[in-house]
Amino acid sequence: MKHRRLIPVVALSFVACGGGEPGSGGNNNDTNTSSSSAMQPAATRPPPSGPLTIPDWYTRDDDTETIHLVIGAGDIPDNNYWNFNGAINGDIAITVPLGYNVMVHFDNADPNMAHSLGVSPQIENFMVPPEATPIFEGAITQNPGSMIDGTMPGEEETVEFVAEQAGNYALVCYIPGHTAVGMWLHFTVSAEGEGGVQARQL
Ligand SMILES: [Cu+2]
Repeated sequence: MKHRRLIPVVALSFVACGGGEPGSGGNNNDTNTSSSSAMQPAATRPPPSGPLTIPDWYTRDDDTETIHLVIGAGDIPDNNYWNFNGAINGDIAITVPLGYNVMVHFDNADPNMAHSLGVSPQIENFMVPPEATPIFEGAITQNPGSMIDGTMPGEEETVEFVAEQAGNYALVCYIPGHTAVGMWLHFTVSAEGEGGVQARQL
């Protein structure tokens, strides 16, 4: 489901600055990238290493075997707002236990641009817009490739799916051009029941 929200969910200190004029949304080569990782080539970057942590946007309920993820597009202006929880280019790896229900509470705080979210099979070339076919039934937002009817600025949407096959996948935005400039994260389903987040930067 999708609806407009009135109050931003995430209040990072960066948001209050609101300084820079974002680049033209119509030109994917014109984005104002402030992170050096945006300059990485298209090939998949390996996931960050290190111990799994539980940030405040990751909640695990073993009684109901449910993972809740709160993921925002454009919570901070980095990469022209085209980021997930402030991260791009696989700088975050999200791990969920095999067989768990996953509820992703997605909101778009980018003032300018539609975004979307879904879990796709592992992708080799992020320069090519990924097919809007999720690896798990239901693991994608509505109209994911549409700049006029995707998850629009100020909207939020919840997707729910079962992580029914272990493996390494990608959490991506399906708006054309967005994965090419880094709008993707790693997403892993763990057969060992592990859950949490690894991050190169947060
Ligand atoms: Cu996007």
